[in-house]
Amino acid sequence: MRIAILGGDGFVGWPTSLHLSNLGHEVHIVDNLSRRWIDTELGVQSLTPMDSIQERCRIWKAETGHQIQFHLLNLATEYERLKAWLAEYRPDAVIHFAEQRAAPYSMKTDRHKVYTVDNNVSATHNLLAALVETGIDAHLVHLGTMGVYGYSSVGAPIPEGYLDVEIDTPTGKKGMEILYPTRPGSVYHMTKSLDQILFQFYAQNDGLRITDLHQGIVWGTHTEQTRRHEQLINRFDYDGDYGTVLNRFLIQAAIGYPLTVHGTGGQTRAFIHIQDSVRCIELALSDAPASGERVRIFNQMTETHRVRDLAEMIAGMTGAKTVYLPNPRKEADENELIVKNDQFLALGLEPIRLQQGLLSEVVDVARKYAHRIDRSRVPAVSAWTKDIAKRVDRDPEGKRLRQVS
Ligand code: USQ
Repeated sequence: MRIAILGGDGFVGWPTSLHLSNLGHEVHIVDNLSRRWIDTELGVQSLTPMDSIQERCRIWKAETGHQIQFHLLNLATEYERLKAWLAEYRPDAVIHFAEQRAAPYSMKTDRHKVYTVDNNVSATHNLLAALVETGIDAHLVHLGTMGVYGYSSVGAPIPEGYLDVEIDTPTGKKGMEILYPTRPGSVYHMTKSLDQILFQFYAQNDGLRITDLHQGIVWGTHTEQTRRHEQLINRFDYDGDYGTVLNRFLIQAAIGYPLTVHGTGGQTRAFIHIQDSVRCIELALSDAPASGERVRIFNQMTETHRVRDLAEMIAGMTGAKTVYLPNPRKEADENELIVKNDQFLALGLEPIRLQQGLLSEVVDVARKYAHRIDRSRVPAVSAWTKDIAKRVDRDPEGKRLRQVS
């Protein structure tokens, strides 16, 4: 297949590009390199040293003989160029990762809120409109988030995207299937909730073939393909904005920094290893919906864990200390989470579970590159409201936190 990977330079996009190229697909990365610009804005860098995207593609070709082409394009602001690109390359499938993906970044200031909404919603809508206009019948696979469901305990398993409900009508009860009600916990998660409505409309109105993957928190850094050469290494975020909880705990353990549990640590979240994440994209591609079908939604996660249990496990494994910090986010202190993921299991996913070997691998990567870590960028300083900001002004080592605006 000819596959366009929008956002192919990012944390999930890059290993997906390698995985699909390795399977023999013709891969085109389309990216505006915004994630690299955000590193510059925030004054942080990936724990792992990353080469330019062009250099990464050159090494991949030298290593495997497979070519990945890179195209510099901003989906959200260059609509006419996007249309021309699609008309020229006519992909069989489009994988859409090209969105600002950090909740804390999206909540930093009003400017970051506006950027996240403008970028994410325009990127998605431009893509949908351009597919219709060019008449390209590509399967669109979008990386969404488990966070669209929200994290209040409902006491029942979260289904894969849709909910069967019964409504009262003058002639009696009527059954209906609706999109599971969204309850986003950040501006970032809100943009992925808006994406769902855009997909629903374009599938119904124009017959676009769309799969939306509701992914949990990704952990780990290497995949089979990124391990092949030092310069194919994946990015690894550890800072308070882009670092995600399990990877953060692992690097904190590696550098002797206390594990930063927000609030009581009673938050339960869904997780998936990066290797499974790329495998799920492959599986989703193999099972495209037909035109006229409703949007296909998969829950892309393999297990759930409570934040404080993860901290306890990593402390037990490494001897790290744990600190319970005032929570910078507005979220439930404690929640239960049961999630259905039957569709990927039926397609053949064999989940990689949290296991000592893979956890230790991340700690080893962090130790290897520990000299690249700026400890002052570890605390999460982005507060969800101005009131919360007043309560979270110290880091675990007692220093006053600096807000970046
Ligand atoms: N947390 C801590 N300590 C930390 C960092 C986070 O206790 O040092 C807590 C947070 O308060 C939150 C939970 O861990 O309760 C998860 O936070 P996170 O930063 O790991 O994940 P999140 O902000 O939800 O976002 C990440 C990705 C996002 C993806 C989402 C999947 O950045 O792109 O969509 O995970 S999900 O969480 O299932 O919505």
